[in-house]
Amino acid sequence: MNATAAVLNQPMGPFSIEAVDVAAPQAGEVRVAIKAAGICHTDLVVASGAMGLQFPAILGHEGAGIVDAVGEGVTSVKPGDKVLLTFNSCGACKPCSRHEPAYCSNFVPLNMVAMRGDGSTRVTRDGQPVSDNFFGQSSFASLAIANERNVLKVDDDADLAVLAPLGCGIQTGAGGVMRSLGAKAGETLVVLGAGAVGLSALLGGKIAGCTTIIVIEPQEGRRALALQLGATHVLDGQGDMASAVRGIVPEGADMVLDTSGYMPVVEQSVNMIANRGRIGLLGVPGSLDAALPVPVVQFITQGGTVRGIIEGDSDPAVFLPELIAHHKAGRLPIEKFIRTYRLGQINEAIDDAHHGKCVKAVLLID
Ligand code: CXF
Ligand code: ZN
Repeated sequence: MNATAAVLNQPMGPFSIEAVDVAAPQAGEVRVAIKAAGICHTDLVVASGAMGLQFPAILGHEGAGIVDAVGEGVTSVKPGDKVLLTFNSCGACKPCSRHEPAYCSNFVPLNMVAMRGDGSTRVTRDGQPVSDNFFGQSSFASLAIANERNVLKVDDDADLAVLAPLGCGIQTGAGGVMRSLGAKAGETLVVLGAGAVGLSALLGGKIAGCTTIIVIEPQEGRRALALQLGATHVLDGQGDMASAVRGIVPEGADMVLDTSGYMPVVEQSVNMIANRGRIGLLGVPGSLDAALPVPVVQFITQGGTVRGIIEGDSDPAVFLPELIAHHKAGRLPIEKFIRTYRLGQINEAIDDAHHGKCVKAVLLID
């Protein structure tokens, strides 16, 4: 079926709006008429070609839309249903059977390479294959092929332009605090970075009842936004941040969540935590060699924990409905940091994100 997609023809783009053909869904697959798709930093990392993306390709992994057709065996959604798309998982490995699909043994092939195991694509342009299946969706397009496991039916009145980014960025930040770090009422939290993931982490901390939430962020506008969303303190990331944190919470913080991947500040996190403090790492540093030096004796004495986090430990079938309920109740006002663009403005949206002119860009598609 004919569709319009933002096709990436070479590393770094630009994305070009082109006519493509999207095949019928096969067994277990769901074809979705995409109405909105958030842009996540990972789209841009993969667009650089650094992960071996085969061009031409369609990216996008925060899609939301209306089911257009379902393949054989699909029972949980039907044509006409509104759905959110999220990351893919195999459903058969040990982590999946423990309801930890973010740590699926097949996470990388199923999400990061825009290629199915058998090398097939469901999208063509002038009869030639276009790489799709990025995060089991490739949703920078008016039609995308997802899988029953990575679509979630939502209410008919759901605002897809607001909810689309729940599928990656928002669940990563909120889940990083609520699930991965297990935030409890009365605890203290430091969030490094106030992009969409960091602000979602701050909102997750508020939902969990954290009493002190310190956000460290160099951009003034984002610090102001963090305060508006409920941060109790903001710091600009200059100088000795561990001392600044201890100036606010003298015993150190119960939790530090890094969403920035900016190592000069991440390295200070071991000096920010209190005894039994937990550090969560989910911001991907620019270099594969980035390392966190841990002063072992100090860390033993503190009983500290450091852990890596993907997708906020989300089990999307459970956590996305929870987040939607928080949004409905006004506890997750993510619309305050979403800016919408038309699909044809994708390059402008990316440029705006790079220049700090928007926090979370969401593309509207018709
Ligand atoms: C990614 C971040 C890098 C590791 C895989 C998951 N998250 C989504 O964008
Ligand atoms: Zn993402």
